[in-house]
Amino acid sequence: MIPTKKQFDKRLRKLEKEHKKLITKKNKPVEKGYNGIYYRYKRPILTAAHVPLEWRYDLNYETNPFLMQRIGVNATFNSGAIYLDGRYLLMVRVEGWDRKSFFAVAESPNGIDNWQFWDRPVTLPQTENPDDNVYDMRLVKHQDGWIYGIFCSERKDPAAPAGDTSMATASGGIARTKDLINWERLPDFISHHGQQRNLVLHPEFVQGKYAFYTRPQDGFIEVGGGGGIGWALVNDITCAEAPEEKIIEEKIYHTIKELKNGQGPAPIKTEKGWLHLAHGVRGCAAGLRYVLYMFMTSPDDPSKIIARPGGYFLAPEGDERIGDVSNVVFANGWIRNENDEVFIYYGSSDTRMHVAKTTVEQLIDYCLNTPEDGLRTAESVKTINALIDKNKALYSNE
Ligand code: M1P
Repeated sequence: MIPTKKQFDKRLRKLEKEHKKLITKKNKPVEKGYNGIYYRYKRPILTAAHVPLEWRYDLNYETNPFLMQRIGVNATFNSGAIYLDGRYLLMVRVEGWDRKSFFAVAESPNGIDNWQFWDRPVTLPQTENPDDNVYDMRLVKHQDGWIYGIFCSERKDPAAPAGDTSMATASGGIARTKDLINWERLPDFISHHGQQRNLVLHPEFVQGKYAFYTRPQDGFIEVGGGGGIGWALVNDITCAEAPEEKIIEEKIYHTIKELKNGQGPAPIKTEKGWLHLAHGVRGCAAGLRYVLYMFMTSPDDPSKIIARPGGYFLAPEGDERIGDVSNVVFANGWIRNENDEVFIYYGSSDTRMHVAKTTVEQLIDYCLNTPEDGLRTAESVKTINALIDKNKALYSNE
């Protein structure tokens, strides 16, 4: 039986109430088990259910008496981030039931909760070779005055044999804006070292050029002979072409980045050097495991690594482990505010968004004082013993 208008209105009011309750819910830091490095927050900050009802439902009784969800959202994850005029903004990767990802801005007054999507998703201009899918935008306020959105543009591989409906190519898409609403699309990044699925723009000119963190890879998923975080200088961002890509941060056997790694958001500048957040991927019986790790580069040369804290910085925990692509944390956005607080935005298992909060001071301490990975069990044990000795000496002096 077709619902009456009264039943339709009642259900709509219920949906609106539930939605408002969800997006206005306060979030709290998890204090239990605090590691001294960052606070995780208890609840995810964005889920598919946060997406506005008007994007999903036809709200007209005449054309949708069952109040069916006409357009479905599957996930909200891997978001770029920017702090603009005191506003905390995320460029969210929203994925529909149709598997297509698109970008949409969500805003919070405090960087933690009350995230609300802007009126409409981003309308991204196309190049002459339209994208089949786009994702993982890094937002970068560049020294040249533009805000850049650097993202992965995925297309069906024209070289795919007949009948192969999964072979794809990945390129670094580039667009720029002043307001996150009106975008100018620039040609994709041209690499001579394979596909680019993880491209990040450095916020300052280096030697008078635009600088990119790259990840050359042989195929769409497998990095093959490529991989590692590369560094490329580009003369003109309106036709970005990298003659050379130097690997500055390699993938390494039997580490958290054994299979691949990639720069996360653009690095944060500090007096001691640039703070970098990255993801590392290893294989295991359960599939791929994605974790976040950090490193630091020289204040004068962002391609020169000066600190490599060993192991992971943040790994999937509890409910974060489960989702469309389980055992994944991925970060392409963080914000440093005027108080030097740092908000780390990360997606879990390609499904939802979270925040962890820390400070610039803590991240510098973490990078400079966490022991490096010795790459062998015996070295790990030596490092632990050195710490035990240090602590024993402390107690015996008391
Ligand atoms: O599914 C896990 C991740 O896979 C890709 O990351 P990478 O290119 O490093 O393997 C991306 O699609 C990323 O969005 C996703 O979270």
